[in-house]
Amino acid sequence: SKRIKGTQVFRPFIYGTTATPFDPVHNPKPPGIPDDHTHSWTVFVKGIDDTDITYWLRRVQFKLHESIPNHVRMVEGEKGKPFVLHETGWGEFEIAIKLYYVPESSEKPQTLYHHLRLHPYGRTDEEKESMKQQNRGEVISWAYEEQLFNEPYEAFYEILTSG
Ligand code: SLL
Repeated sequence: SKRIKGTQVFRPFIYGTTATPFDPVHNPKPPGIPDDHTHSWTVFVKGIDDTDITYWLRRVQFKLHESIPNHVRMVEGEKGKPFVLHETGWGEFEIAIKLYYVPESSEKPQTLYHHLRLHPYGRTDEEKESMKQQNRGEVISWAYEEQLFNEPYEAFYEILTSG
């Protein structure tokens, strides 16, 4: 199979974390969660408006902090669903997000780094309190990214553009 010279294909996606403090009313702590855990949180990679991205992204490895049991997690793509992990904990850290592309792409895996945010920064106590009222104290840290496929192979170009 040949590469298509001079051609670049971009595919947008979103990745990041959403964290919510445990709270008896809005986010009760499930049984069995350790006492020192203060938040539930998720880390994800997904399409814009949840559009499918599994035609180019096959699996995602999330490398969490070593204090977390089984801290290296592989998530296989399911058509139309985000690549997502749900966790609980007490501290912030850097997450390594390794993207594995579909085999037709012949692309090597690539790693993104994302800081898990549990706490809102740079806000007054009043601002924090009003955020809590508005959205249960959710702290959203998302990034928009465009995946570049440079001079894709013909067969992969077909897959990328037939969606
Ligand atoms: C800190 N450098 O000290 C960071 C490390 C680690 C967070 C944060 C454990 C969760 C679990 C957890 O939240 N670790 O035991 O499942 O703030």
